[in-house]
Amino acid sequence: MSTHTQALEANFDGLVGPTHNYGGLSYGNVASSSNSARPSNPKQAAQQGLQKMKSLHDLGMFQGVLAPQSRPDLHTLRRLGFTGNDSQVIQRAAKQDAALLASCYSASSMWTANAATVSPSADCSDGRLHFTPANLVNRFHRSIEHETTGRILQATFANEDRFGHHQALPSSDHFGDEGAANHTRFCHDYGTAGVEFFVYGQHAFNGTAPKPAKYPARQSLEASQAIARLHGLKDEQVVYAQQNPDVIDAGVFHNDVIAVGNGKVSFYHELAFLNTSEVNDNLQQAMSNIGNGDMQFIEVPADQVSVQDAVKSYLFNSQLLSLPHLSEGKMGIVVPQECRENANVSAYLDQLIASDNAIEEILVFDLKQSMSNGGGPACLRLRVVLNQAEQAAVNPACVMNDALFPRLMGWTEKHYRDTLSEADLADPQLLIESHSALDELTQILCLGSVYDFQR
Ligand code: SUG
Repeated sequence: MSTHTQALEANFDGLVGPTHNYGGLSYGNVASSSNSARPSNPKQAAQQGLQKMKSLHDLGMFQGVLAPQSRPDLHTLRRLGFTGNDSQVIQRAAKQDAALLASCYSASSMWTANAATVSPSADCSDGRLHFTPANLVNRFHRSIEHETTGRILQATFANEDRFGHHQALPSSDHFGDEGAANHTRFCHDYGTAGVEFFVYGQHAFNGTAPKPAKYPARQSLEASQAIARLHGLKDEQVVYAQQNPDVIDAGVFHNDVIAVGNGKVSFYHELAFLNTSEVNDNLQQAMSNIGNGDMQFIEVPADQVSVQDAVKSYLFNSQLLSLPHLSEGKMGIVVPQECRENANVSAYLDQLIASDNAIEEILVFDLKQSMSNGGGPACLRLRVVLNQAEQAAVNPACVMNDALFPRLMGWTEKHYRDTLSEADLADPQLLIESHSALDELTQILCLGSVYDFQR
């Protein structure tokens, strides 16, 4: 399957589901609110995502695929009192509460950075790799993902000796958890213990601590602490930091919209955190504690790239990748095309590459369909550090390769629509199409019956 000999960081991207649409469902996420009710193109969305996966595979990266969820979520609609057969449930919901139906139709599981928090086995006390699905409790349309997410993760990483799968945290704002979007791991090399960096938006139990005034803080400190406990992380390997509440109010709904890290590199905006110098001291201290040497901080100044430019371009929702063709410690940065369309950000990127730091190469992708809902390259991927034995234990049908790519492209051609508007959601035919697409997908990816409609 893979030719990699050491521990590596794999990316598992979410395959965009057949009901991708612009529901305007995420208050505080500027793109979601501003593209509300525009028609979408699910086929193009899925294919843009697949192109990114294939390109990274071609560059020698270990690239996985995570299946989408089945939508509309009929189980939830029935729980909320809509009765009858499947078509009647959809038609009744469309008539009584179109916004609720749109929520149950969202393809938001594509943003797998929010699927779970993942801790590599080298960091965990029981020597297994740990997954905790995110409860995503802050947004209703996302709060209905975690159960199926857990099943998909268990079918993709199906080996109890190697992989530990937890339940999502309790579904309460106190434990609001958005997964890996607010979590980064710094390390000297992937296979040895690293520093896990948890970024939160608010304290749940301390009413006097700072918090945003306008938009929701989706991650609590207490949620991050619970995950560190569940995964068996050592205190000296964990750093917590609070997001600057002002940037949340400017549209930075997850930390991965304003900061990203890989290896020893922390690439972040000047205004990303509260008490930045303390945060950086803590990271450096933790890296030193476990013998990992010096962090490399790349701080982007606000006078070169404003928070607004960062939110519009998604400069920080990039992937920093240790590409196999680069020398040790060097990396490429995967950015969305919007970064080249923003003059300040584009100039900054050119300067970044020309100056002396770890980032050497820029890779630009067209992800417009996902970007229009606030999902950039980093939102679309869940990072999973895998040692050799773990690589071998991954479900091989979920690993991108030269055969899987054309097969999935052909599958989207066969099953996906190229336009979808709000009115289409009332059409029960869309459910039939989605079910037949996903039924075939579970065979392609050898997942077994992960969807309710298959059980
Ligand atoms: O949760 N958008 C997603 C975008 C998630 C981006 N993920 C990361 N930053 N890691 C969200 O806000 C919009 C769906 C809609 O409006 O139709 C949405 O769910």
